[in-house]
Amino acid sequence: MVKKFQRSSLNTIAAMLVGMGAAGASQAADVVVKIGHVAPLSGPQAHYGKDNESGARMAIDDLNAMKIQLDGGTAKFELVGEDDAADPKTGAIVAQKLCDMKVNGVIGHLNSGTTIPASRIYNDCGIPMITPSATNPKVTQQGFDSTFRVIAHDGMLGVALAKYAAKDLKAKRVVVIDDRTGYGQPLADIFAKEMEANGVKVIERQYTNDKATDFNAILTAVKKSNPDLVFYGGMDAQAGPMLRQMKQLGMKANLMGGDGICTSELMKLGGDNVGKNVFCGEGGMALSKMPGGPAFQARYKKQFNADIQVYAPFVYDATMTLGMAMKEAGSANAKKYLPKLAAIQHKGVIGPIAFDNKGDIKNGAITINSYNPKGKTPVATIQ
Ligand code: ABU
Repeated sequence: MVKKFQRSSLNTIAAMLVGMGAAGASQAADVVVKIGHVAPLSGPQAHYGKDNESGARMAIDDLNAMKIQLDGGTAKFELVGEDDAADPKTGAIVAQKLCDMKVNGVIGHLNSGTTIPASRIYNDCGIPMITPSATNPKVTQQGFDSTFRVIAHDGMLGVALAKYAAKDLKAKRVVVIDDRTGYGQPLADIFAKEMEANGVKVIERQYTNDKATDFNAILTAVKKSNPDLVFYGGMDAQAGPMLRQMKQLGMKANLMGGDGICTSELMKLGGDNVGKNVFCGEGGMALSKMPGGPAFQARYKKQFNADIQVYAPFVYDATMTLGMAMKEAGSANAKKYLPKLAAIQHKGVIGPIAFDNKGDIKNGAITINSYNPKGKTPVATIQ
């Protein structure tokens, strides 16, 4: 009798446990949260895009490991990676595609020229976006509540670079070249204006584009002006060959640029003319001085067997920030989490992340780097 009673009781308990398990499973059903990520994954800027997407993937892994409870289930974050080829028209098409897919948030775009038109599309369809790298000041000056940026903009960067060029490098004869994009041209304008404010005349302006690789005609003209500093507003795909061709033409001038040239790839693209003659400014602290920088760098290297280009930690933090805003709201519904995102206080790899009333990161630092044979090395920090 005793044995029978025990078996029967055990059967009952087992049945109850199965029932509870089923109920538990339904409570913890996955809630899919789609995070769009947009960057150039093809063309001459594909290495930046790959770097950015890798940063986003690391954050998606970490967010999934946190088993965040949203909208009545466990969040399953999915990355929707898109290629805009750094082209504004493609960027707009991709933005509309992500709107049609009803993604829950977007990280990107990488370029200012794509981010500005895309941000209007996301705002119109109610999708919050955080750019980790588009630094044209206009990105956050359009009055969109849904647009955020986790990196210092070129209003700060261009001024800091000009001050460094005038006061530390004591540049006297400055030529400015830009790529006529939504990034390079305004950065060059800000830099040139600030140089003049510091009493240094810009003796020549020249223009190229973000597909060019032959700068011999421009540089031959520039060489006649005998500059001690060439400022380039654009990306490393142009700055690299420009540096090689400056050397071939026997030009001794330093080359300076913004975060667009501040990559590890510049060492390959510019060959042996990348050294202490090159200066670049980037938003944020140097990787080695970011609170989570060294650990992030080691993890990135192990996971992707590659060096960080420039923005991967910013992309990681932008993605985590979006996830944390959703967690605080308990929802991936943009209407519910947007107020939490606007008020977020997140301890990121790059440092504390909070946004001002335009959506720009508060207290964004700036680092000016030069290069040595091991890579990029900081020469000044402005906080
Ligand atoms: N911030 C430099 C590269 C991206 C962009 O602003 O176009």
